Amino acid sequence: MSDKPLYVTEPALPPFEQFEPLLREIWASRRLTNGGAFATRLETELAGYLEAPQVSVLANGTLALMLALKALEVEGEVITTPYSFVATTHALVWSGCTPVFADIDPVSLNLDPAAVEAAITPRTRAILAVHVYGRPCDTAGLQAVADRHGLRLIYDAAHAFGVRLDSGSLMAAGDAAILSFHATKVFHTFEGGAIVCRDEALKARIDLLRNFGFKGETRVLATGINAKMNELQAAFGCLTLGSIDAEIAARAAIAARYRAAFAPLTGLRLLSGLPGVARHNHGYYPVFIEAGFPLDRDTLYTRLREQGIIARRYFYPLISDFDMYRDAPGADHLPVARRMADTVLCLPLFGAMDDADVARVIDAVNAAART
Ligand code: T4K
Repeated sequence: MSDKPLYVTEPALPPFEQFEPLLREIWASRRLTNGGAFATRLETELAGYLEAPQVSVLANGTLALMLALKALEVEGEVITTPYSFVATTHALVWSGCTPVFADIDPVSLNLDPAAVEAAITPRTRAILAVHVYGRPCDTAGLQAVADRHGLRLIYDAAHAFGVRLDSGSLMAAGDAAILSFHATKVFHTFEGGAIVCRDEALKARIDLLRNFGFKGETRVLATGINAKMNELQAAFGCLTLGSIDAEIAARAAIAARYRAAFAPLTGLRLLSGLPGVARHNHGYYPVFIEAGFPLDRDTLYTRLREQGIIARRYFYPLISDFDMYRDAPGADHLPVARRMADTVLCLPLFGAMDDADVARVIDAVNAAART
């Protein structure tokens, strides 16, 4: 059996020869960044693929969060989930907002609209929800809370690229959604991100802010930042968007093999699909190690590591357990999120896994289950 590390994910990379002509185009144009042809083309192609009217491509997902908050003029308290990557909350603090944590729903693993409503104070200005693992939030429930209290609703859709609902695009929910195109994501541009919205004026504001606030050569209209996507990133995105459906299909096949292998195991809980989801993107494969499994989560994590299988505990610890957020409002009572963080393990899942890789993970988990 191979002892080559098998990581939780590996970036999809097309043959280098396919990227070369695009690199030559960039060299010939001498346009490397600041709104080049590939960045413009990627925005158009993403708008089509994501069924999203307005797309602004950006340097990464964290800056996308910060720009969305800035463009929507969000200040004050923002209710958010503790069960996410730390960037979600960091972006709030970098933007001068106060994070307020609310608990998650045990099925979707996303913000529970009732918990959000209970956390609202006169200082609340917005909700920052996450479609964790690409599992859609209760968008109707959250929108109803936002509407009742006059709040902005922003989605961190970093995990949700390519997820489709029966009712249309998930990207249409809320005031804006942000995407991450980091190398670990289903669709990536090495580093990268985007904001998706419906409002043309909001896109114009985001585009201004991503380039220092410049309007033309001599006027600066806002305290912008440098959040532009460069041409290398954008060209790579244009290239790989063509194979994204194949990447998602390959992941779906591996996820189906995992499901068939693990469903009979006692104490290893799998997530079920959510109603209304027409296509999942299989960005992650989380399992939950509960009572009845012979090993606890951390022992299984270590056991797999010893065999070169680098599973990850996304998202443990909870964001609200990091020192700088321990005293934030709501951080002391998040029982559902805590239970998930303490039991979750994300197994390797990426399109380039071969049959032997998949069998290696299945055999290792099965062996642990027989301990
Ligand atoms: N919101 C949410 C909900 C997010 O999950 C994220 C990022 C963001 C916002 C912010 O978006 P960005 O600003 O990042 O665009 C990773 C990623 O760095 C991060 O993008 C991602 N979420 C988070 C969930 O995962 P780490 O520290 O776990 O990554 P790392 O470097 O340990 O990589 C994981 C594994 O992937 C490695 O063991 C090997 C493999 N890998 C990784 C890279 C970078 C490769 O094979 N090649 C690579 O180039 O955070």
